[in-house]
Amino acid sequence: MTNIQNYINGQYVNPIQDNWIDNSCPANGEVYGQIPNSSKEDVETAYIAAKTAFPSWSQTTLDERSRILIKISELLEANLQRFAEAESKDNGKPISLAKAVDIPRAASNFRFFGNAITQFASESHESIGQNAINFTLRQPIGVVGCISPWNLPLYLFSWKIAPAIASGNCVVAKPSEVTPMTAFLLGEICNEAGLPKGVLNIVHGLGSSTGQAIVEHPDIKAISFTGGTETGAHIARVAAPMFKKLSLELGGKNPNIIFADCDYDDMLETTVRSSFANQGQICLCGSRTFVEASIYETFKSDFVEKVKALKVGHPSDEHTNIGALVSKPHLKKVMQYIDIAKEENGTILCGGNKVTVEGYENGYYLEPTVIEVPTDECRVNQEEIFGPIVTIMPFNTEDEVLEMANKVKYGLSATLWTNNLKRTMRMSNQLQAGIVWVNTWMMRDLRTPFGGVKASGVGREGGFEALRFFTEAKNVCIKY
Ligand code: TXE
Repeated sequence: MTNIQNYINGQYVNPIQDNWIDNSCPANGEVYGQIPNSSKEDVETAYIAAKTAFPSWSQTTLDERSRILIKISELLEANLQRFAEAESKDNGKPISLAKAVDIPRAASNFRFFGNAITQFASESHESIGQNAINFTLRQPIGVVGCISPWNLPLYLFSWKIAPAIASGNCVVAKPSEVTPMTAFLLGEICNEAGLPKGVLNIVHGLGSSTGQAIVEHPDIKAISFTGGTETGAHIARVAAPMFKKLSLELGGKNPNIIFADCDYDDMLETTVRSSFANQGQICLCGSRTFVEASIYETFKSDFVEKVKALKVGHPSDEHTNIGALVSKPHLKKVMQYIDIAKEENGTILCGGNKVTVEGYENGYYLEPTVIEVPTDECRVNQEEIFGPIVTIMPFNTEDEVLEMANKVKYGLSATLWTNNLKRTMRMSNQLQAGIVWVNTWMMRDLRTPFGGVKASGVGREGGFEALRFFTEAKNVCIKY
């Protein structure tokens, strides 16, 4: 059993009420540890630690903050194998993915914001003819809350924490109760890197109790949240009367739009990856595939052939392409959409069944599934499934596909495959999304703004946008 504790004021501690929840392993369905189900009192203790640390941390030089963040990054890199194994076991993702993407990216987040804070400038404006100058102070907010989901556990946790502490805030953070392990291990690394106690506090527990207590806390002035759209709406309702600053990164139902003039082989390979990476449990995964009619039949057979070749297996096997889904309830939710697709006259081109992996019969495995849909308006094409299921359908014109691409409540990302420059610009301008990839997918430059429109969220993370979110702008006007 691997039991974990909260990390408060630089120390590992048990929850005050001695209340615990089970943590299970998606690869075999077994409970392998317990995690604190933290109460309001635990959140309050974390808040006090953060509040106490704030005056000193907010006055710590940028050089020193930068040095500590970069040290955290280096220690994560040095512990890559250990963190990757913990992430894979906790989440069900293939170890190869945790090693190549999740943990390196978490390390990059700390390094990036460690450097970015030394380059973060504010504006000044001279009021010509009025003998006055304005300049903007960028002041840390104080104690901020960071709440993250289970799909990319350390990757998204660090994506919030790194800019929050780089800009001088102190943090009360809650990782998902479904995948708490790497956040737990992070505490050790922070101590070793010399992060002063209280700057980062990590409380574990359920969203409805621990998460809710963070959002309800009147003196936690900003909340950065990534998770489901319904949870995001709930958090916005709770936070609104307290006028909290909010950054909400929510769900997606991202279109993959494939024109006949694209580089076919590159498109095909990338579309398999963008559909099924991390078992389709990435908010950026393409889940609706629109293919120009002239290449539709060719694409359909090539795509299905490649998807059938993906290896579903135990996450610790280096050859596994598709690991386990994160939890039993999530597997159930995802599988319901296969029945819904059938009811809506969708055709299952491949997949659709639970997979039994020998020796791990109780794991949450599902075949990668491709569904040909008769209309873009069916539920499988409109609702976020967040699993290894994609739809495909043909289109005839640019206007038609643009209308279908935009006809969902979400607007996170869109991927476009074409070599036509004018079309690229027309479509990029009109797609309702926070991120448009052209002839690539999930190529991330950490300086770029990241976030969605419509039900995919409010606000932007990434680069200086994140540092702006975690600071208050104060204009000072001096008459001389
Ligand atoms: O996420 P939740 P769930 C989507 C995906 C998935 C659905 C639900 O479609 O099927 O959301 O997933 C915390 N106050 N995404 O239910 O509940 C919770 O403890 C404060 C998309 O697992 O939104 C966890 O730490 N916090 C997404 C975090 O919120 C609360 C990634 C996210 O959990 C809370 C994950 C509350 N009242 C799921 N309730 C993405 N955008 O990448 C829950 N939490």
